[in-house]
Amino acid sequence: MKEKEASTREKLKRWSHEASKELKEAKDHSQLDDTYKSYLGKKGLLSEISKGLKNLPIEERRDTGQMVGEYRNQIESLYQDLSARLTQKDLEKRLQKENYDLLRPFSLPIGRLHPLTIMQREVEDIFSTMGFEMMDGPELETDEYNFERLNFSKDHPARDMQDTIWTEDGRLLRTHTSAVQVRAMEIKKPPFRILAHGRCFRYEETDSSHETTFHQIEGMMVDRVVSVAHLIYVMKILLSRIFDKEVKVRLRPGYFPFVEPGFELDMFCLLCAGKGCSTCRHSCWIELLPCGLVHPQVLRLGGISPNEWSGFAFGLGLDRLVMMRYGVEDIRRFLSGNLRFLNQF
Ligand code: FA5
Repeated sequence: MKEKEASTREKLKRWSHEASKELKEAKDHSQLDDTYKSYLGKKGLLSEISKGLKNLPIEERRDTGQMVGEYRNQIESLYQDLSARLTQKDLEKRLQKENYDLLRPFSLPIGRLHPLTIMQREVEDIFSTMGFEMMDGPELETDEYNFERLNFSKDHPARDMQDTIWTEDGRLLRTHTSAVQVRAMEIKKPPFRILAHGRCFRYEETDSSHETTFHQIEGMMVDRVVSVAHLIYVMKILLSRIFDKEVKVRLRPGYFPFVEPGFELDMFCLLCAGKGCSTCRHSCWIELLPCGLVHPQVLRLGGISPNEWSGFAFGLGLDRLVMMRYGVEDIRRFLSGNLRFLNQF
């Protein structure tokens, strides 16, 4: 047995010597890996030696086993070392061949924000200084959130005001961000102020001020005594900050089942300044911002007592606001993907 043990140890020493030598002689990764496998792989020489350990007497098995482990670690770390060196050499060779100058200055075209995003963030900043909290809602909505709980019963004629795109499972692409009002009432206790922005979708014929996909910013404030005066004040702050000057606005009565009273806030068209253009449909006013006081029934459906609480809400057409600010004459440019247009902002 002693002889057998001695010959196993001899074998191990020889093995380790040969393995180191061959690994060091490897010229590339493939030679290195092949050598590694032939010694340390599953069917390699070391595995064979390890299998033979069980034939040694128990008291010698431990020492020889330990020796196997040590050699394995030595060869393993030599392999890792050589492999890293080869990688470095390969890289140096490639860099020489490709003539890389890592210090050569280069310029990448700088990306920029979409004008809608610029405006959205600006509006959000203005409202957050007035204590409004940002909220989000899904673009694929249910009839309940988009219509029913906003006081549009199933056969309400006002549903026809918004040409809806339905999905086969009975849901819809939200026609307005007002659906987020319902979600806000569901999760917030009054008093609260929220702002939500996002895409809306309508099955509409497009023209210079109408798109099938457009953007709205919804605002809602619920507190003890909220009046039209609060609403007008907030709207004026918004427009004067956005346009940095006094902007002419007018309020017309407007009908939406979820506000009472409801208004249309129009803005004097800055594109034609009173001359008449296709964007304002030659009326010199741009319909920008419908708003009103939250209908008591909507509060009730949202679990809020209208005897205790009141509120205002508005739905700002973001695309049209951007058109007025930058003098964009056609809303369809925003989603056109035309870089010459987008690079101007
Ligand atoms: C609404 O969508 C209501 N949810 C707004 C509201 C909110 C009223 C809260 C009261 C209280 P309206 O359908 O008018 O209302 O759309 C609101 C704004 O979205 C419009 O003034 C307009 O600026 C913009 N808008 C509507 N349809 C389009 C369209 N097809 N393309 C571009 N902008 C549009």
